[in-house]
Amino acid sequence: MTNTIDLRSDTVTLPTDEMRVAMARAVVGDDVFGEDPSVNELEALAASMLGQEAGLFVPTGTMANLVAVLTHTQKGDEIFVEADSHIYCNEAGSMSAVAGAMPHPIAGRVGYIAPEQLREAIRPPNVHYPVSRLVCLENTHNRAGGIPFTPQQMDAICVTAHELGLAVHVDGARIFNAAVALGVPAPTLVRHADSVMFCVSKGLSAPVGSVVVGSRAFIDRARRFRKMVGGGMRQAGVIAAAGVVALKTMVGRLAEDHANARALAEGIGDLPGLSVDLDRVRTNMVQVHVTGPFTAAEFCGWLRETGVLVLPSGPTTIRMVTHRHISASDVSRALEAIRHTAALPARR
Ligand code: TLP
Repeated sequence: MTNTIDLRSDTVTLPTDEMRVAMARAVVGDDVFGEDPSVNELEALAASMLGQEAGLFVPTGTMANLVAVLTHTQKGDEIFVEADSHIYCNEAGSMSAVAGAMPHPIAGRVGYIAPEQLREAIRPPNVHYPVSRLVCLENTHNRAGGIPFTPQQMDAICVTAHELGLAVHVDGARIFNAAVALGVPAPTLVRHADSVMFCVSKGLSAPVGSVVVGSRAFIDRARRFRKMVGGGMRQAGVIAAAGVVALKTMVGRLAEDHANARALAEGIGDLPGLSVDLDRVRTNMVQVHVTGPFTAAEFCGWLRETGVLVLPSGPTTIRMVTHRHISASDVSRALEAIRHTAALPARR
């Protein structure tokens, strides 16, 4: 389907020509020996773009989060997670199944765990209790609709976590979307975090990869856990080279995706059976609430027939994600199809 408008995720983005050239020409070596110059370049660039000391290239965001959890915790430790976070909901239970850690979900306020919620949730040291070790934050917050959390919000929860003796890991799969949307440097968002991961494979358009960043000592230890979970790749520079291009060329253009998401959200407004909270459309995601006489899955199915792909994110919510392959005119075409589809139930 050449005319398909794919709003399912920014993970569908394809590498740019510049990335393909960089991949073909990448100077590579055995990265398990630390000898792949392209991987080393990506790790150093990623660390510097987030104001951290060192980086570790991994194949996926899921592995990045798992490696960070393994590095921060020991079996039986308690990890505070936001109840709707990706690490808790969408990573196949890896923090329990693989790391042996115990998640303690906290229902945040639009995805944000407020410092007082953390204070209430933490338990005093007691032989009966798990050892509370880590809090995981997500910025932007996917299931909350791509909400970016500000430096003030991030600082507040990090400072409180540290006061309580907890380390902080940030799932920053889309941290550059947050930085661009808020108009702040990315390092400011994570200045008090102990580790951060982000993906080059989402809105930044690289085909594969995520990077964990943190202190040199943290990353040195994380490297062993990457090996343990089978993520020690060899001539990985072939894919890291695309990541370097992604970081150098793709961050600034994220603002276009945000503008397109806003246009999409405004166009959907209050179509019959659908509603969007415009205040929550801050980055490249639109969370559409289904109020009408159909389910989110039904609506997605009908819309698919028009060539517009979107995914249900719950029984009554639909997620639409803009990215490099969605232009302003695609947004207009998608809106036409959405309008038409929303009118269908009334006609039946
Ligand atoms: N998110 C994907 C799906 O898994 C839902 C998407 O389409 O949004 N953290 C966050 C916040 C994510 O959104 C994702 C992927 C990950 C981690 C995992 O990254 P990958 O897919 O590389 O393992």
